[in-house]
Amino acid sequence: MKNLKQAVSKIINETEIFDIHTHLFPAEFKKYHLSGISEVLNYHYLIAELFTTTNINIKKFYKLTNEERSNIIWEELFRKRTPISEACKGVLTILSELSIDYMSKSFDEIQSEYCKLNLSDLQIFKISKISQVVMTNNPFDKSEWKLFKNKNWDTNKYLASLRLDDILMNLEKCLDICKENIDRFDDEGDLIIKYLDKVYEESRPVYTALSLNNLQLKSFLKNKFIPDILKWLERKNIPLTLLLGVRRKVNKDFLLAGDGIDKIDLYYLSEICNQYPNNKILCSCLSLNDQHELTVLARKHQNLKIFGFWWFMNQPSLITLILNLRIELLGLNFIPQHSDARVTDQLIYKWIHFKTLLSNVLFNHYNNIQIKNFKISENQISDDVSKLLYNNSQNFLNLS
Ligand code: RAT
Ligand code: ZN
Repeated sequence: MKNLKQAVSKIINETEIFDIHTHLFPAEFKKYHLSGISEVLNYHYLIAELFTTTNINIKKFYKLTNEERSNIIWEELFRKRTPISEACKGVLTILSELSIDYMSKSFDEIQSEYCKLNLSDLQIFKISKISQVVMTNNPFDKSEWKLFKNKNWDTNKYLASLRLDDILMNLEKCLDICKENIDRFDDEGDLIIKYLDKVYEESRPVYTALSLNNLQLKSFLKNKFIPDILKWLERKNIPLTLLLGVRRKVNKDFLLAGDGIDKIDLYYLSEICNQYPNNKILCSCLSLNDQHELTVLARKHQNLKIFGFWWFMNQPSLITLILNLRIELLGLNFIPQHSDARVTDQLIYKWIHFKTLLSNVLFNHYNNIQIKNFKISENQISDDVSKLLYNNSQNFLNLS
């Protein structure tokens, strides 16, 4: 092939994406749907950067309106300082992709130009070549769950996933909610499963997810509800998604911006895969320390699939390193990325940044096999990229 580099990049940019983990909600669900430049600047990644870069009073900051906060973030991180972090660069990518000239402008000026574009969520999906996103849906949050009471939104574009962290963190609250919904049950385990059946029918989730710290991972198999939940997942034929290695509230004053990394032991993940061979497990780890072992485990368990570069792992230097490692150990048998977007507009930068890295990494691998006389065709590259950005997820979630 004449220009392999260009061909790889073109194919990556033209391939449809299935975004397997986001915190997005459809535009019709107004109370929870986030969009626009003010929300982009209010991202908790940028808030943490603001708090640790300046001496701003945290309590006072959180009392401000979103617009006032965005103003401060823009002034402090983008005008007084060079916006060089990954989270800051993300904002610059969005603005430059949308042809908004931001140099020497105030937040208000940028905001008014941005609003004129009047971008809808589906337009952003189109710009970013996203065909479907998976939401994060908490069946124990009554207000958020109202999403499924009135499905006036595109259920083919926004797929549901059940987030069950509350069962581990706030069991009493969960049991109360289950009891409000279920009249007849034998015991607490039966109650939870009957409630899961109910919310499954309402939302048709493509997986169930939990984020765990080390203690929760260690005690996971001993939790009295887990065997029934795993059996339920097996019956429904949907994976359990494990987001491993978060330590919540490292600094509780920072609120959502205050979570950090825990040291975890992936032996327990391997045990889950061994003890429940009929359950499919999707996994992403938060710390760089765990990536090598996680990748090796994905070679040892047929029921384990790695996905994405989660949160603190989503940094270009780490992505390049670990993406290479994953390809070296797994070929193309993993799901390379998810956006974790909370604001629809973030899809633009999260995917542009990732696709640039993927393109360089794949080019090097194709180049390497070409030197060994392997003839790679554009069709084959296209198939490979489709696997990575779309089909591997679809297949693992049983959607195709
Ligand atoms: O990446 C994030 O935005 C985090 O705040 C978390 O929401 C994390 O992605 C999670 O799903 O727990
Ligand atoms: Zn997330």
